[in-house]
Amino acid sequence: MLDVIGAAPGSEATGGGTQHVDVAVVGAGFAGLFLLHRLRQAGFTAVAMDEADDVGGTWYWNRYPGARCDIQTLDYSYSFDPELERAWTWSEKYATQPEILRYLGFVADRYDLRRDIRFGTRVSAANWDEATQRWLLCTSRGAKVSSRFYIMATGCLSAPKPPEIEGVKDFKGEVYFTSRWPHQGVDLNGKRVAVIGTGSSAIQAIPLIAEQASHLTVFQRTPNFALPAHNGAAPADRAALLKQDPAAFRAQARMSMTGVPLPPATEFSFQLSDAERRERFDKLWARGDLVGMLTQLWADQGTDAEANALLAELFREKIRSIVKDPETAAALLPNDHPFGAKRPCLDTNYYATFNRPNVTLVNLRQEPVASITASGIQTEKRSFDIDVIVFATGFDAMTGAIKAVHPITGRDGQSLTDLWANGPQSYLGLTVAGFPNLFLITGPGSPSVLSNMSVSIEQHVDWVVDRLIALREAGVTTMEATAVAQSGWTRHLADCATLTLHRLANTWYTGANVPGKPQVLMPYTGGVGPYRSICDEVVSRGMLGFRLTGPGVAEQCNDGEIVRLQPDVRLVLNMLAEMQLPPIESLGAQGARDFVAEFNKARPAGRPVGEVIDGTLPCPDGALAYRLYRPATPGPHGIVVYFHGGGWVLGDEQSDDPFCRDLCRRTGMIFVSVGYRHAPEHRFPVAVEDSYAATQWIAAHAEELGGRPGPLLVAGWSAGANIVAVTCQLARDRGGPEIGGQLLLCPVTDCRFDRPSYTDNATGYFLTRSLMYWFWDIYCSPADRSDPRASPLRGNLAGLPPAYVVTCEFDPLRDEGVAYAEAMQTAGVAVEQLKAKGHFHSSFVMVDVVVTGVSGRIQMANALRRFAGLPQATEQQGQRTDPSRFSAAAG
Ligand code: N01
Repeated sequence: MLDVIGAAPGSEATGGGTQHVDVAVVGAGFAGLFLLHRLRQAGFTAVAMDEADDVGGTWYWNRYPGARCDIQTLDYSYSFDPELERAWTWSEKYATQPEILRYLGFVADRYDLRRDIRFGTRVSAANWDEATQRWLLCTSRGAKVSSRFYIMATGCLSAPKPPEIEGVKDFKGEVYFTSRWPHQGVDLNGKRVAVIGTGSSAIQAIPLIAEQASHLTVFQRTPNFALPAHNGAAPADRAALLKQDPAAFRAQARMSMTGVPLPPATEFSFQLSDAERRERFDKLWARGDLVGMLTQLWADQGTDAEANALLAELFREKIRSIVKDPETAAALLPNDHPFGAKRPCLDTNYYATFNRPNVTLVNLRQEPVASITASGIQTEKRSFDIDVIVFATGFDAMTGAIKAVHPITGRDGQSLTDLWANGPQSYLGLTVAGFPNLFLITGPGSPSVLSNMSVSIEQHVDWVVDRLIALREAGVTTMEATAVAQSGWTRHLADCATLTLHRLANTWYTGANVPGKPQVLMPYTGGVGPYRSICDEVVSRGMLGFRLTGPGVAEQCNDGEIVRLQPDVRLVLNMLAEMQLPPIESLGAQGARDFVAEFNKARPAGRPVGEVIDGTLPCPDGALAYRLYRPATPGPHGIVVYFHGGGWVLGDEQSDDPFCRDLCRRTGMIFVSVGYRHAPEHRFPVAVEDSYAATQWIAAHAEELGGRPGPLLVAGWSAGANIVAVTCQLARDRGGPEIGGQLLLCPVTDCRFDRPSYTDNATGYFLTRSLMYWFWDIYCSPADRSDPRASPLRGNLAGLPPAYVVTCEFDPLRDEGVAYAEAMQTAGVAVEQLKAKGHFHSSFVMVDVVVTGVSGRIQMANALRRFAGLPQATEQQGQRTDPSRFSAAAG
């Protein structure tokens, strides 16, 4: 029989009986404790189970020497209760494991949580019972738990990875795992110790083990980036900020990208000199702050491999300056992944430890471990006599602890392990389609390990408990993600992942550390604040993507995908919406031009090219300004004549500067951006006639401009792409110049406003339908609009140069761009199309803002190179990331 949540008090299980509660929780760490507290406060009956004998989760198990947090402790704390914040003072900037464990014990006592926790209890299976609409959990102690909701607060790094090295069982000495360190401690004095692994755990433990051991041998497979912690008192400035206004401090953390309220860098690497970059690096090195080092150097450090390489080299310099033996130093230099793509570490004396006479580094890249023997470790070159082996080899991260409860069976007997055979799937990293009333706290698909865990845990717990309260109020008893929502989330995760460099590293973030584990980037890379706003939006849009049912209530299913935009496009559009800008068309032509000029001042400066020259060229009515971008490579170069966007009203030869620079770099060609005249001063057909005349002049003066003789290429965006299309038609009809190819980015091709994209995207995506009406009205009288020089779609399309047409999903102009591409194709023109999903009209020209636009610009550059008969762009020319730079990704 179905019951309503919270209607009946929870029942205690006795012996092998079944305890009935509203909510069963697995885990009594940071997440489980807060869950219990909130559930209780909300009037739900709940029980938590944990294999450990006390609270603490990961901090219960990871007791190895040197274990500490590596996010500043004042950030790594609960924030849900101001009284709790006042009642506890951390003693250090980075608290030790015993202190963090004491804190969690203090929290458990303060809220009397232990009475609802079953310690020493492993949940061995969980099955959804369709008849009762409840979960039934089996435990290692026999007693079962029946619950309406099942919440896994199992942590992301709780399932240790077994050593995959032959012969461990033969070893006669002592064996320890950092992740399961004995509670009574281990006496390593005078012993020959081996540490296998150089991740965060090892890097914290190695300096302390070296102080005790007679000899320490470190077996390193992958050198990691480590930054000195400079531990001590909490930094006075940050502690003061927190004390002054804790609510504001915590609110900032919640809306930040990482869960730590530190302002990210805004300048790009190429805007800073070598000396400025070094100064920033040295400051952060001296500050000892991992989140700072990950976010505050330069804005493109986490998205651009070249920018990242600059900081990786500064790291390597530091390591070389600390480690005295050049061979050991060389082996410690991280060189197979970008900084931050694999989890970097915080250390105390790590590199200096290798200067000690009793420490040896073994580079497993040069001499892999052959086997572990009775007396020690045998590599392919040497054998080492060892008394104690410490495995610091990490975890089956993110999914290991969830799948350790096996089976978890959802609807129709489907097992979660089977569903996740090719990698985890979830909606929001919180729920799984086919598994009603199952919630994952900081599950795969949520920011989790790429964030300050305490902030992410609180956000998840609050979201889940708030939903349970709302369900109870509505008489709803089941909540389940839909397949549509889940696959949309999977796509969004993949979109976010393209923004980062994580794909260039073999790491536990992707499952690459566990042999046979499917490799997929598991955490959400879109940031803590954006993620929170998405979760909130799911609720404000009527529980989008969830099916809700209950006895006596009508089923509700508001199906759909929560994010259809590219992640950075979403951020840009949200930011623009928050600015509450007046409609551009309300400003008048001059007002709109001033607005665009101001707006452009705030954008990132374009990247350097070989040379930029401003000049003028003659046209029948006078002179037109142009700006020429020359590549840094030796000439002569092919020439692309470029026409800027702006609805024939706004912009000039400099207004698409970052885009021209970017394509100049990627194509290795000269870009000449033409300052054609605008309406309303110069209405149709001045813009197109100017542009045609400019193209003729540039063709005639190609060699003077440093260009290669031969056909020109033409490219343009928006109204500029309209001009490109018209120029190609005029060049064909008026006897030249010869055009070798046309790039049309979001072109205006027709004066009709009834295509679906005009309705679908009428507002909300910056270029609005009303703005397009305004542009047309200013530019061209209705009587002239069907002239092919205004609406090239209405012209003769045969015999045009090959075209590359780019359209964006959320653009009013989308359908007329597609129509033009298709019509040219029908007329026999060679056409390629890029239909950019999740992008808006300005995506590709917002260089270094809409980073997901990079791959589109690579494709545009390659199209231009094909038109020019050049080989496809090399990695350096064409991509922001050069995977061949990193052996991890290449191998
Ligand atoms: O584990 P890891 P960890 N043969 O996976 C090596 C968090 N944490 O326990 O890189 C030889 O990072 C492996 O080599 P490779 C933090 O998020 C936080 O250190 O795979 N070597 C690597 O060097 C961290 O990232 C704190 O080539 C083998 C090491 O073992 C996460 O926990 C402290 C091997 C494993 O490193 C995990 O850290 C500690 C093999 N067969 C941890 N298998 C704080 O400060 C693996 N390795 C909060």
